[in-house]
Amino acid sequence: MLYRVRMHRWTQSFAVLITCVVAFVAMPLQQDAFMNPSSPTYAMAQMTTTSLDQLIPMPVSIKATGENFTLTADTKIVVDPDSAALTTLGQQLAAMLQPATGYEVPVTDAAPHEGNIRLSMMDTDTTLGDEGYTLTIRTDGVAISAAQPAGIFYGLQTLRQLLPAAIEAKTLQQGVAWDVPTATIRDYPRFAWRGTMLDVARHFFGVEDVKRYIDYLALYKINRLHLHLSDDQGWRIEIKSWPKLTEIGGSKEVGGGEGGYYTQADYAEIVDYAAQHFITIVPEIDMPGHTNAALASYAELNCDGKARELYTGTNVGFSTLCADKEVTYQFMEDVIRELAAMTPGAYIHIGGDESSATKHEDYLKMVERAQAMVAAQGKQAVGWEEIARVKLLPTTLVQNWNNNNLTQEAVKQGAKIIMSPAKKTYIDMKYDPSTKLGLNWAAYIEVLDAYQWDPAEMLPGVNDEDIAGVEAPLWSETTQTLDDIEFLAFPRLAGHAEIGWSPADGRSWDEYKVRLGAQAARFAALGIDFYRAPSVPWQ
Ligand code: IFG
Repeated sequence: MLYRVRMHRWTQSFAVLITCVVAFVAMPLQQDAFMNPSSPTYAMAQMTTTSLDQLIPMPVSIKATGENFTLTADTKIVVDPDSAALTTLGQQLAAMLQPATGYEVPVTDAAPHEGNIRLSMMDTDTTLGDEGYTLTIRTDGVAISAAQPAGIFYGLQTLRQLLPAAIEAKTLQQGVAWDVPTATIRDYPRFAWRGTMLDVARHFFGVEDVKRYIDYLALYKINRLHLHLSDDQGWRIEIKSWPKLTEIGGSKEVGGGEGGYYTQADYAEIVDYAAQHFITIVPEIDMPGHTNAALASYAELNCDGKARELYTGTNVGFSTLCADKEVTYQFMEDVIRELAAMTPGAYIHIGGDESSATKHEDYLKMVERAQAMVAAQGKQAVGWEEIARVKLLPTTLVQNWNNNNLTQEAVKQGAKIIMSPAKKTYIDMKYDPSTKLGLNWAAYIEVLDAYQWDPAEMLPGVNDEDIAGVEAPLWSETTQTLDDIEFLAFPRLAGHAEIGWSPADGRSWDEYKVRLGAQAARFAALGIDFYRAPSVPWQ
């Protein structure tokens, strides 16, 4: 039995003192909880002693045994016989290991456990759920066991973080001991929805940038990538029945640049790459507001029948679809149908935010019909909190961002909430006034601020059981390159990933910042252009 106590910073040292005294006295009784200093009672550390003290997200349970497994040129990856999923995961692991070690690690179903890495979906612990896993590291071999492939994938991300950071290098690393500390780890996520949103409408980001970003997200067990595909400044997804949406609507971006868009083949490539990393793509077509790109592409979509000019500024709240015209609903129907056909994930995001130019009854009419169209395609609708004004379907998810009353209204209707409070999770906010990139309308969000919150403690009446999970939106009014994304997203996104995955009890900035500081070498090896926040003891 592992005890977790909620500690406030100022009681931390006193509690640690008491814990040590109790530990000494209680030793014979509670061997597990106290004998293993890296058990995840978020034990305080000043420096990380092994990579077991560097893991983000923090696993549910770690029992360290103080020795090492060493990966060598003789190591094999052993999978259950006749398992295509495990063979694929084994090949992914081999591909991840090869560049830095130079080892061509074979994947086989016929080799002993000794000296090897075993991936198995048998005799599992059903309390682990669909994404949980056990990772057992002994001097003579490593074993990952799970009920589902996703659990094996997340066990592999933990194993990856236990290897020296040099494993992330794309070139041969000489003289590195590929040691992994021995331990038994049992782990599973707190929330099912652990996401981030990338706004590809204000500034467009191509397929290769999105795939690279997905590589980073997977390392921290993020499993949802919400793509904001349309807005006033750009329409970014090819809709074959409405070709001018991309021909015209996709031709510009904030600042007047040439914009761009995903063909349906591009989108399929992103969806497939995300699926290989156990990430579900959540496409958003924002409506009825934030629609100037569509209104500039098709005159008939405007109530006055006049096409709007393309817009390359950063104002919001000035555009709306026309509730009184049947063509509006044909447009919505065609877009949602084509989007659902190319989206294997269960969710279609219909936006609904900042519709200041839409009359209230028109908003209700258009959003209710959009929600029904999504359901007709067999998908779950997602919307920003403003959609709580309409009668929600029981399957609809509501995304909290800036209005707590609407979020509480959504919970009263029985909706599950994706928590994205702007003051905590908007990673397009500046770190502090000196940050060149980003905005500051919600807050300046230092790394410490982005970590010190809990989704179940933000709003009265919005508790653990009402929450689908967390998501950190990155709006791209001020970001133009992947480097810009990396600088705003890291290190804050690693903290949001932990808040979505790890146990709440005992979580504290003072403990987390040491683990985060140890990630610097990994960020660097991955080529992530992260912000070296002064509040973090970077190692
Ligand atoms: N709010 C707008 C976004 C974006 C954002 C920038 C939402 C739901 C401010 N809507 O956040 O379009 O402009 O921080």
